Amino acid sequence: MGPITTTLWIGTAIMVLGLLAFLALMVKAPAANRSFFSATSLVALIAATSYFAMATGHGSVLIGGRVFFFARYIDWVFTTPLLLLDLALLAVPSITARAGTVATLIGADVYMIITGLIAGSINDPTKYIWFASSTIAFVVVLYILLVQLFGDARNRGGSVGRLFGNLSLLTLILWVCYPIVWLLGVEGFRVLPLTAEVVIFALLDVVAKIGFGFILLTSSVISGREAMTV
Ligand code: RET
Repeated sequence: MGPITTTLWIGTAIMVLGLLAFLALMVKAPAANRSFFSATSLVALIAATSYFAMATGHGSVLIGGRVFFFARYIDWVFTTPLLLLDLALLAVPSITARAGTVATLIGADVYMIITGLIAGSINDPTKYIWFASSTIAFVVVLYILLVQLFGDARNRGGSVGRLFGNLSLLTLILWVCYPIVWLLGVEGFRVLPLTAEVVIFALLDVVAKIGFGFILLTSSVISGREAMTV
C-alpha cells in the first residue's frame, strides 16, 4: 500500500472514530443543543464516506493523466455548509431571525465548492477563471462569518462570544489553507507532489472537522455544563 492509500485509510479511521466520539457526547448533552451534535456527527460521517471512497479507488478519476479526487468536493459541498450552520447556530439565538444572512452564507459556500470542483477538473488555463469565481464566493463567506455573525455572537456576550471567537478564528486559519494547497498542488502550479497534497488535505480535514467538532461539542456552552438558551 502506497503512502497516498495509507493516508486515506488513516483519514477514514479518524473520521469514523470522530463520528463515534461525537455520538457518545450527544447522549449526555442537553436536548436543546442536540442540533450541534447531529450536524457535527453528519460532517464526520460524510468525511468517513469520502475518505473510504478515495482509499478504495472509487473517489478519483484520471483527467489528462492527472489524478483528480472528485470525492473531496462531494464531501465539502455538504460538510462546509454544516460547519457554517454550527457557527450560525452558535451566533444567533434563532436562525430564522437571520434567515437571509444564513441563506447567503450557505449559498455562497456551495457556489465556492461547485466552482472549485469545475476548476479542479479542467486542464487548461480557463480553470483559473473558475478558481477566481470560487475565491470571490469564499471572500463573501468569510465576510458574513467574521463581520456579520461575529457581531451577533459578540452581542450574546460571555462564553458564547468567546467560543464563537475561537472557532471562527480556527475556521479562518484552516479554510484559507485549502485554496493555497490547491494552487500549490497538482490542480494548480504543481509545486507540491500529489502525496504531499493528499497528506496536507487530510491533516486540514481532520482538524477542520474533528478538531473543530471536539472544541465545539466539549465546550461548557454546548455540553450543558453551563446554561445556554440556543
Ligand atoms: C477550493 C479551490 C477553489 C478556490 C477555493 C477553494 C476553497 C475551498 C475551501 C474548502 C474548505 C473545506 C473544508 C473541509 C472540511 O471540513 C475549492 C479549494 C476558495 C475553503 C473546511
